Amino acid sequence: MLLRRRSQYASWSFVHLLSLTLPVLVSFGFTIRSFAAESAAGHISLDRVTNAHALPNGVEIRSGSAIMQITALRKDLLRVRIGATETLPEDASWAVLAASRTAQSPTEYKSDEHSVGFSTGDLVVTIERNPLLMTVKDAQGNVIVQDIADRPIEFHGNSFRVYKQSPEDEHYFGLGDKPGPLDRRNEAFVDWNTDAFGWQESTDPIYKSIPWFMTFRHGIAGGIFLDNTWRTTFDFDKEVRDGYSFGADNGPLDYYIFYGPSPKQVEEEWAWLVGTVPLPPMWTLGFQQSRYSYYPQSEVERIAHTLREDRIPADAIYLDIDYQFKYWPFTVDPKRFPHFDDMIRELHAEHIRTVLITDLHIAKQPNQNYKPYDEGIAGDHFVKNSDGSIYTGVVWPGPAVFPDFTQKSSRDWWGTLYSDFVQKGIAGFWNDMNEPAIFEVASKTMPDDTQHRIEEPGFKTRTATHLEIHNVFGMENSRGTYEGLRKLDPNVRPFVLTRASYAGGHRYAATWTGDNSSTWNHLRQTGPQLMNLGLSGFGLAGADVGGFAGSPQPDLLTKWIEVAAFQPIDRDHTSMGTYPQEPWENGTTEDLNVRRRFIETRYRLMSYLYTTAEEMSRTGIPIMRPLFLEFPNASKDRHPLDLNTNNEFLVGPDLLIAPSPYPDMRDDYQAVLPPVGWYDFWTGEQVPMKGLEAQRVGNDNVPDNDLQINLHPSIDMLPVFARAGSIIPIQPLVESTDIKPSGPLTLRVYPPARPGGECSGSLYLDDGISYAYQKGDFLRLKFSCERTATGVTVKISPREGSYTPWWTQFNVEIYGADKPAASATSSLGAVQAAYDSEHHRLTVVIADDGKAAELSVIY
Ligand code: NBV
Repeated sequence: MLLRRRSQYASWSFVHLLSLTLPVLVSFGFTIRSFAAESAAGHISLDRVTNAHALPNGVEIRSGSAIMQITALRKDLLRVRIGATETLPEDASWAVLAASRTAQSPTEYKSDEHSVGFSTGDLVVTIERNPLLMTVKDAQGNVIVQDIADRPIEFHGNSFRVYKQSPEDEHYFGLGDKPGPLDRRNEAFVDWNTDAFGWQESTDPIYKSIPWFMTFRHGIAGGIFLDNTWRTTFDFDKEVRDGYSFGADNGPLDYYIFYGPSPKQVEEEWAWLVGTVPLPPMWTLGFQQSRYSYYPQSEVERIAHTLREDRIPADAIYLDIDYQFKYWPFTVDPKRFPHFDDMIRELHAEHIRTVLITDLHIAKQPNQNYKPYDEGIAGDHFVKNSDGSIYTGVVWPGPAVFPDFTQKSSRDWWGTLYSDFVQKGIAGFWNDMNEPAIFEVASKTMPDDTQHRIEEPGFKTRTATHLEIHNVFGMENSRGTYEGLRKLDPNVRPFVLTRASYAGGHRYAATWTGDNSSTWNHLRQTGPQLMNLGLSGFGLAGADVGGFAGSPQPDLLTKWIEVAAFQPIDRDHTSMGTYPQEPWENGTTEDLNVRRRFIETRYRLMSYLYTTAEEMSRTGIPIMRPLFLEFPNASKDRHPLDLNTNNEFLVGPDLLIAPSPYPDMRDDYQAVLPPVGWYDFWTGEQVPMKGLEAQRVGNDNVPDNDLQINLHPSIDMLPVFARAGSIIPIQPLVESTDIKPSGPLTLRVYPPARPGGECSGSLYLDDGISYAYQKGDFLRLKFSCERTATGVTVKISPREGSYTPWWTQFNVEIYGADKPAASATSSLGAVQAAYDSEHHRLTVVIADDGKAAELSVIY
């Protein structure tokens, strides 16, 4: 793979060298036709401004035949569109929401003999006229994005490449599911959706194409999105020292520039541009059990019963391709599943939902009463060859045909295929193989010249080759599924899991990291991969727990279940022919107990997880977060703290998970804790930290290692820390999110590290399944606390929304108390505070009558 990456860039460099020499040759004795150097071979270089004029929201520039528009969509978000020859590219997008794409923010135009540009209020855009060089700075003069002087934007025929400066302390995040370190610096990547069975750390490309990345330098975040569905490439400081670049084989040069300054603001802008993950049904945050494949029916029932007998909380079982009749999508094998409908009902009675795989390849089975094929042919819904015949590729069912998902009418038809399954009570659907994966061909996908029809607002109604559609095919497949399910059961939130996608695909489906392996290194990979997916919009994502290819050793499965309990999607899944991988398999009773304890912890944290998911659906801030997202200024020189941490992550704003950087090694390791104070989540102990004493937020004088703590790894323990100044809801254990917990809601109050520090938390709840929340049937609570000289005061806001919770009491636990309470008073009068000296915890039970409540504990 590395070789492939290198050779690609080598060939570009050769072309690039030519392009650099051409203008020089031209100036010796030839007439320059236009300032945009243009060769017979279609090489166009935007090297000087030949004309410029103001737009109400930006500037339009000419460089010879080339035309470039830079416009402000918002004060902090710019769009750059460039056409090589007189016209701008088609103003359309599969990713960007139409309202955002057409938004305009007024700008103030500036022009003199040397430069032209504008300011948005937040950003100053300057384009030097000769050579043409664009710089974007913030109002404080920080450079956010800057062209490289000797690397003008260039087109070679249909391909193009854009270079930007990359100061050595700038770091890059995002680009979807690509494996490797969290920081993309010093790497080069290709976007071309690929079925990458058994991918490894250096494999590229894999399943998804999300041509978006965040830049982060000295505490200031920006970002770039190249909205181009063709094969695109990205290089961060590899080809050019101190430069990054992006380009495509073909298609529009249409990119966006983001400015924070905080990384959370950039995430919110990304969400504004391409939308957010819709609020997921709560059951999708529960533990999910899968394998390729559970059959016959009795085996599925055995798995469900064992989950319940072994008291493993669980919400879903997946049926992989073997439930189908001869692998024909949308069928059920009546021999393997003689009482399919009864089985679905029985699972439901055990509070377990069923998720079915429904691959996009329709079996080519004429005259077999196979509705998906017959209807698809009648409606002319399948992708065609260049000669107009229907394209056939071999996949699981043998010869298969493929719906033309870029055509709305075909997507709508695809959506109707789910009607029987929805009626049977199937809760979720899994769109696999949608890169699309094709067997028996070297390219592993459709031929480049297959014909797709585009029928989509913004786009001209036209045909397009597979080269243009390939990277967006999987996303439009999952979109067809999602939109179909929305219509079939309008008051139930759909759950779709997709393997391939493009930028913005998170609006339709959750995702997973495909066919990983049962190795320690793959467990390690889950952190950076899921965080980069989250930063790219796919905040609802998971990796196959235990690994897909191969069989994990018992310790590896245990550790994987521990770490995954804190990741957004928690699905145990493995391949055909591997050793059983359910939590009770592959280990001792002690292993099972540890695995159960972690899954139980996930369920106890469900209110917190769901609150975080709701925040994600509103703001775009992912559930699983790198440290720099919450603490952009916490390290020396304000570099991303994650570069010192090796695989730590945050769940929501307040829980920090610190797995060993090399989880198979038993040596002590150091975790980095941002300098705000932390409590051990398991024991309630406050963590002593030198860096905290120095109040080191953005204080460059304190070394980073003052933020380190020493940890001793053990197989039954995963270090988890709660942020000082947080209030975390914990609920009684249930075996499925389908069941209402009984008892009080616990509020774990972790007072700020020093008096006067901030302290807050929140809770969001609704019925977890329907859209009633959109009509006000939800519950939102805000919590705050204050550490005074003598104790702690906790405040709970009155209920917002009409949803009635399952609890009637709060169990308020205050941590960090070194002695029993002298007194405790709630808004309803004096209350008792129990003291637990082992956990330094004071506990007070107060009634929740839905009104504002206040509690003061003196100790
Ligand atoms: O449908 C079978 C598998 C599935 O279990 C896996 O999760 C997908 O990533 N699928 C790939 C097809 C073939 C795998 C070898």
